[in-house]
Amino acid sequence: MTDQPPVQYRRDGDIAVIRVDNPPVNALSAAVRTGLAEAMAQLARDDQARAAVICCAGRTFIAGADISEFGKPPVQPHLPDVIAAIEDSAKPVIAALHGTVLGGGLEVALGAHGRIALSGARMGLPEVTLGLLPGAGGTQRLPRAVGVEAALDLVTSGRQIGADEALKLGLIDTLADGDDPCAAGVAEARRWLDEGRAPRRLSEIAAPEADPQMLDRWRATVAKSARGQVAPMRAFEAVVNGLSMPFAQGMAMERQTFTELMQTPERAALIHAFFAERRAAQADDLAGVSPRKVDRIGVIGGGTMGQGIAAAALTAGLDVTLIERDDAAAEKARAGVALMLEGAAKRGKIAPDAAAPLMEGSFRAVTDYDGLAQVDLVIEAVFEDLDVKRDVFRRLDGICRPGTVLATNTSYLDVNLIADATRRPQDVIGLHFFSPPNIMRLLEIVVADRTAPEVVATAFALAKRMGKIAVRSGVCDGFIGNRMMLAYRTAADHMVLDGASPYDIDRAITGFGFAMGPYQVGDLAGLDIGYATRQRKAPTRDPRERVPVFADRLVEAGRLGRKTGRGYYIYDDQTPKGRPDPEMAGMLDGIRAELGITPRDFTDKDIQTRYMAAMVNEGAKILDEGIAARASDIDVVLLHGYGFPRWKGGPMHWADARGLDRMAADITRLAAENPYFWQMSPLLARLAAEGGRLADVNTGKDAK
Ligand code: T1G
Repeated sequence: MTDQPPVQYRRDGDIAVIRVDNPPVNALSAAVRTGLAEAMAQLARDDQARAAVICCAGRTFIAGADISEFGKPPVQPHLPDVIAAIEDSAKPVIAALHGTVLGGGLEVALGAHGRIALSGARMGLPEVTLGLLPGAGGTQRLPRAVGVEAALDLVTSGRQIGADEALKLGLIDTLADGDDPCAAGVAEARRWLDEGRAPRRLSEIAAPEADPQMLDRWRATVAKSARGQVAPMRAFEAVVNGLSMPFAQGMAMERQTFTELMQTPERAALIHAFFAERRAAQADDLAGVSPRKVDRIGVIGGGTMGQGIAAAALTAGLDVTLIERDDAAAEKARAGVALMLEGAAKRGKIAPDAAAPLMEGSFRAVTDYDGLAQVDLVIEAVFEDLDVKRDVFRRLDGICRPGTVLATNTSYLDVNLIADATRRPQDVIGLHFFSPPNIMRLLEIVVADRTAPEVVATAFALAKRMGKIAVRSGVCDGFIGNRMMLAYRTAADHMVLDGASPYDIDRAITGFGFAMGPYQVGDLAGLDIGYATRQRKAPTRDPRERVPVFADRLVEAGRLGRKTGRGYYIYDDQTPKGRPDPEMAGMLDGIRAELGITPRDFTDKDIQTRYMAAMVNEGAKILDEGIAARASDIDVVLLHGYGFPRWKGGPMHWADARGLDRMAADITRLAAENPYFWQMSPLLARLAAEGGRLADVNTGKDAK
């Protein structure tokens, strides 16, 4: 930590430079707010200063309020007051923006009289993604800067925009080249003085008119996209209602709304998710361990996963050698990767003309393993069969230089058994990419018994470089995500066997907030995957397990889901997103009769209770076994890999918030029906009895 105050005041001729230096992102901590207030007072006293610039050190202008202060008693000076002091200045104040200017940072900039941005700057008001709304004037000043519709878009979506779009909207006045925001700000302030421009205060501009039809359209959009969240509609109302109020009244209304939202479980859950994602990458036992350099990687297998991994690696600037079994397969893989890179360019992930040079300069698809002799890391993505994978690793062990990391993309196989096929088990690790790897951010880093710490550190460094959200897992069937999915999917299957329709279950689960229900997910992924898992496990299946016969019947009838036009749902031109199959009820009644089951009804509440109880119970077992290092890691996996509603924080956070005593009571009641399936996690039982929380469990061991 520097001993410098976080806000420094100096003069550049007759222009005061107020520079914030509060690493890592210049968050508006109490010290920064105090420093800004003091700097504005100093500006007023400084007769030599005729204008001022607010700029920041480091990689970004202020990236928002200090989220780590949320939930604690608010500390003076409050940000709206600091911004009012900036806006009220008799001398022009210019905000010089760079990096990611977010939340309170953009609100500080809106309080300034002018705004200049370096060309690569991005900005936005992401508060609704934290369960809040802009609470320091954003909902009141932004419409006065960019108009109502653009303000509604930015405030209710939380999306970031680039400097070019900001300039077009009128959010900033000027774009600047170069990489010194303070210098750019001083030059802009100089221009203001030379042109004799007076301070322009957004609060003094009359609120713009809003077309009622446009408001109705936006209200409907917000209501639809909010999916049960409270903050987006409250933010919408703050903007709209503020248009018909004096500015001061609008500010008071915004502050009241902000204070109310600060108390919601939604805000607590979204902040939990924010920090959980960052905590997952902080592998406690890797302090001081340096990762190995990775610039060139090999990918074995050019199927969908291999192509996606290659595309994600190329997008991250890595050199990629992809191995396929023959020239035709290698060419097919190359074409697939090229298509994915073109998609990345369309999505703005890489420069519009970057795809071809990457394919020519950094990628090759070959059939000869010798091409991997000098790579830094290899990711195997061949057929999910242990013998096939062991053979690949045996070959890699003989070809790759010492120190090359050998990673498997397996989604459930035992990484220890794969490592045993080599003479370098310390260099073997699991990198379980989620499909499609060039889109999904989640990556499970599966640490085997003998994986060296620096190989784990290398995996995390590679994940960060690829923009992945990495979570560490120990070795077990399904690691964290798929193991939990099997548990809650089984609970759903039991309900279908006992009388529920798959459509009732999907509706109840999407009503809870999931993006899709389990049967919609199954149709999307392909019902043959679950079928293959059941066939694989059949020889060792416990006779007390209940088999979802209906799922097997669908697969055996060739109904594999979307890819065959029929699964649980029917997919055709009439309903490309699927519609219920009218024959499903009859098929299920027939199977229940075969099994001697008298069907019963399940309410949405029943469905949600069972689904969540199975998920939380399995999560507690995963935590207790040390497969996951912390409960919040499990939340990150379910949020980013399985569509768990982010505004509920993840299953473990949700269970803690609901109360583990209630979770334990649910499982105890359900165990009376099926003691084999509903075996309560001893950890969950203990915490429930002690009034403890899953969040406070520290397995104290690296996740193995
Ligand atoms: N407060 C506190 N810490 C923060 C922070 C913040 N706003 N933003 C980032 N950090 C920490 C983060 O935890 C990590 O810590 C380190 O900085 C690097 O972050 C009044 C109320 C800015 C785009 O929502 O989007 O203003 O793990 O790993 O990938 O109306 O951080 O190193 O210990 O994410 O380069 C609005 C949230 C707040 C911005 C940089 N602002 N941050 O991404 O680095 S609400 C936000 C981000 C508000 C006002 C309201 C990203 C980033 P550690 P990182 P990055």
